[in-house]
Amino acid sequence: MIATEKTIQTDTQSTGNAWDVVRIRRDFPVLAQTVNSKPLVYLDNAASSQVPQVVIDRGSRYLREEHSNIHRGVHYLSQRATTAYEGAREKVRRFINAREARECIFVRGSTEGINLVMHGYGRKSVGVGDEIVISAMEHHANIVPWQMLCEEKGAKLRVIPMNDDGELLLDEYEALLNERTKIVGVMHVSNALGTINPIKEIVARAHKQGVPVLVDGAQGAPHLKVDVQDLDCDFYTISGHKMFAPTGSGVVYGKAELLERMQPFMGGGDMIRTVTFEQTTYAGLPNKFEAGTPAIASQIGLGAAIDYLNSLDRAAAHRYEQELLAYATAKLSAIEGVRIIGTAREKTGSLSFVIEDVHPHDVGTILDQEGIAIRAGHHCAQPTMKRFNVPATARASFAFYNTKEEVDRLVAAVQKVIEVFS
Ligand code: 7TS
Repeated sequence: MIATEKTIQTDTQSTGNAWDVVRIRRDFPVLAQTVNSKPLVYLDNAASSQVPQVVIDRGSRYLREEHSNIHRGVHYLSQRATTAYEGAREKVRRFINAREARECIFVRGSTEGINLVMHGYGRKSVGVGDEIVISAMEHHANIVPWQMLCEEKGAKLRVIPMNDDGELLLDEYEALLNERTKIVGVMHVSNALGTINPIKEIVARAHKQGVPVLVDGAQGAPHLKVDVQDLDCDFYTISGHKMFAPTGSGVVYGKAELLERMQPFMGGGDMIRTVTFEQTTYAGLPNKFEAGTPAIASQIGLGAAIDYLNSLDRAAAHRYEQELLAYATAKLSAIEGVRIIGTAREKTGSLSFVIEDVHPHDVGTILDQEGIAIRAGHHCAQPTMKRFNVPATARASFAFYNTKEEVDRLVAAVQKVIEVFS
């Protein structure tokens, strides 16, 4: 739930543990720059978050001292690179509380993770007349692969509707599940609306019918504690670049018994046991799903980003982010002509809004002139835009290094936009 300003004060007082944002900001060198002669205000964290110096240093160290290909060399550098890469996998395992590291497959991000599940699980399990259930607020990454599968197999896509606040309708969801349902795909947190979905409940209802659930965790992992065993989801995807790590890093978690039954996503080196021209046998997990040379430096960077997150008080970080979101929501919704899109009771990260008679792209351009980075557009969620009857929104998305002063600058700039267009 979004905290009110009153609950924020209580939170801070009750923990006695205020978030030291000034100190945290020093960890992120990119933040200390000016854009258009103004201090940068970076509010596009849902697209990509920034990278702390410790992650930059870890990537540099790999390139300076360890750069080599993994899993194949008997030589010193290859062994060091392999140790660092597999070390990052173990960090991921602990971070999401997977049972085993081999359940954590390294991919480029959530898009690749979902496509891996679509090819590996979907193409094997879905047939004519089967159904795939996704939600009305999904990112295109969790719509298009399933549509492609439906087209190939003659299957049907069913969609969980949402209310005007941007909350999924769980009874309608349950009514969609039946013996033809082969998989449910739902996002943990909406990038366009900020809604936190009740994943545990969604998983429990699917499992009652024996249906596995894929959770698109692109916006979940950066803001929420993720425990895949507690959620009991069957698949969970992570995009490293939204979680303070470099682009090219990411994970798809899958339960071992499912991953073992799945077919590989890509064929090539490193994913085989034996190859002859007649037949190939595949390697075990996780290698079966990691054909070719992976993004070694980026995945090691993801491990370093997890170390960094573990060094913070994550509960305090979360409380702080919720304060910022509540503060920004209150300030923006008080401006005449501004409408918030996405007013779910449980939200985190993203704050989408529209200004009467102003196109969001104009909002984005004017804010950029003020040194403020937001995202304007459909956020790769065109069906969500349609549901709310808007072509696009402006979206501010927060990380724990943003400040109330930055929100004030956002609000002042929005007021300026309204003046320009009035
Ligand atoms: N799923 C969700 C919920 C997302 O927010 C995104 C990216 C993806 C999947 C795709 O992740 P990728 O790492 O594979 O690209 N969302 C956004 C966004 O909101 N603005 O830019 C990218």
